Amino acid sequence: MLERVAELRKLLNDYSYKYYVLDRPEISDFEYDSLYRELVKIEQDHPELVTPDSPTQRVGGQVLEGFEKFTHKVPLQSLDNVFNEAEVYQFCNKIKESFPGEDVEFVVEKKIDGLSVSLTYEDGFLTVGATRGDGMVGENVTANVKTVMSVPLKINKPVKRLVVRGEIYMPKSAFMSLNEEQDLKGQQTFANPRNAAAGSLRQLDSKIAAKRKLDIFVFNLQEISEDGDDIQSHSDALEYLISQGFKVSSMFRVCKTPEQVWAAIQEIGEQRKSLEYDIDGAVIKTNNFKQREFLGSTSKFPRWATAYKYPPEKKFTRLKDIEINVGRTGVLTPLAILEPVFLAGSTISKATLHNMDFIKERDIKIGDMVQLMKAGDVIPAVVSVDVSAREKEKNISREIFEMPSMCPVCGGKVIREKEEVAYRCINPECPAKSYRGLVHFTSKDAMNIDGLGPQVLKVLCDEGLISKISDIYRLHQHREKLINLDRMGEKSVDNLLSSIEKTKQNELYRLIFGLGIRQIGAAASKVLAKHFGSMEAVMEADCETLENLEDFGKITAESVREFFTDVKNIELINELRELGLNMTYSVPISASESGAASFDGMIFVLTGTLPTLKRAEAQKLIEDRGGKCSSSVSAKTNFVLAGEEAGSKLDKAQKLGIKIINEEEFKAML
Ligand code: 0OX
Repeated sequence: MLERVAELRKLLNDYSYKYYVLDRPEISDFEYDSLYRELVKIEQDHPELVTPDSPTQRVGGQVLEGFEKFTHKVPLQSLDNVFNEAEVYQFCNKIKESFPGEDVEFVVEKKIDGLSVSLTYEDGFLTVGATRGDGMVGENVTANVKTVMSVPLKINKPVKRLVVRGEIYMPKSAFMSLNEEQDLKGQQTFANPRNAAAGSLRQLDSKIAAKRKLDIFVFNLQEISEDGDDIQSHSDALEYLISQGFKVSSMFRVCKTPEQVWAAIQEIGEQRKSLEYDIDGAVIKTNNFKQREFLGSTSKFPRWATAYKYPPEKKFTRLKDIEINVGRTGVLTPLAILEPVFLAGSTISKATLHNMDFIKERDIKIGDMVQLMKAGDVIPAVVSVDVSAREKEKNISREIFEMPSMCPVCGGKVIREKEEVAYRCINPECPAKSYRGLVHFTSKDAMNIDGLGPQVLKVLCDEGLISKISDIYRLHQHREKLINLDRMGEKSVDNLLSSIEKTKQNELYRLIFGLGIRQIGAAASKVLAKHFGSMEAVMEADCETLENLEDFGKITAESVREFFTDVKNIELINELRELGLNMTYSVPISASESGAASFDGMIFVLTGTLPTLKRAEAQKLIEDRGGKCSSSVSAKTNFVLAGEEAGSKLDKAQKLGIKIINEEEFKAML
């Protein structure tokens, strides 16, 4: 029995490796499934025979409540960019000049457009899969990482500790079928494979992640406890990773000259479109580890590597119509309705035409062939028009577009102010304006209300449950009605109401930004909150004081004044105050300013339930003082803050002799 289990495990893992890593299937799905079922059956009858590298362990049983933070021992750095041939040569030559008389090699590889993760192997077994996060602290998403079939659960030649970095991505075909499926189920589709991969990796139920067909390319050796002496370069490391069973992108090139580097970049560029996954560039890395060490890093990026960004993909398609979008400030933006076209990872059927001047200057007409690009690689925009196509397509009519003189949403008057490019609906009651204003208010950078995205807002506006910002904080009065709405359900309504409630305590700048004052972005809102300390003081501020603030000018100052002299806005703020929203600035606790304890550089692990503090509160108290929270106990842990029902972490801390404290002791430390 024991032998058969080991044999099945080996067979199945070998077949998976051949199928998912080498892309050389050896048996049919049917044969694989029958072996898999045989293994499941034996393991069910003999749970003691289950090992962590059993293929049955890829999909976990329980649904998580949230992800724990994970501190990367070796940070996952990000890359600086270069954009053209000259900058590539400059980068290579600068590195060569740092080593006169020495050979310098570069490795050029694809830059996979996915999500960076670290994989930790202890004694050969995968123990943690974590997202990059900010490079220092990510999230422990082990259960989902295990569902990625090309991630080995056990490496071929076990070492005490091995940490590798890779990019998890969703192949284009998997992305297409996922979106089709989402569409059929009436669920939201993903904008591109990267978002789909991110959404999948953050599923709390690994059974869902398992269905998402994610894949990985491993490209970096982060840490190795032994055996590392023979690995002296990146190309050595990649060979080593291949030998350990990882999926490494086959197209890495070792180059000796900048010319070879540029040729490798172009070679990758030519393959880009036919690849089964998106790439967002090529990476150039100094090969030799000693040279890397000498070059070091700036405060942001390694000096020994950079990313080359390919020029954005552009495509022509037919402009079928032009619609008008009315924004938060009433600006009318022409929106191109297009013959759908696949561009840089997603199908585009709408794109911005910027403004009326843009259309006129380029002489764009409905019926024209227009060229598209993704601005900032996300928002599609029309960039040019193929006027010559008109000659060849005499049978297709062209139509000149005119800006309407009445708002297409409310019928209100549209004006174009002197010296302004924009046309504006001047009806203050225009529902399009209030809807956009609500979308802005609830958005991530403003009040960040979970579960109240544009779609839900649309439904709530259409149902008459919300028409202005303050209505959001009265939604709890309509709980029953909300529950009866299509696709809402009791649980999601309660979640929504509680996330709304939580945002009442948001920092003041979020509220200021959320109000949507013209010219006032998130940064300016922070300046206002910090300088004036309260909403009242901001409302009373005069133009002169405002103008003298950091990065403020006359126009910005006047815009703030104008906003706060409007009776409607004053009423809104009074309502929000009565509804209990935070209207004051709280100074972030930092050890230096407040005289509070400094936990600078200290690592805490929280475990069990604390008598009064919630986990997130304790974490904030630690992080505010410069400390870090980790999800696992190791020799580097300074304190384990333990509450009731603390489990294995407490045992491990005891074994390692790490100081264990309770909430009372923790508070005393504060
Ligand atoms: C990728 C990719 C990302 C290692 C040190 C600095 C950046 N997305 O494919 N990052 C890196 O390199 C890291 N390489 C890659 N291939």
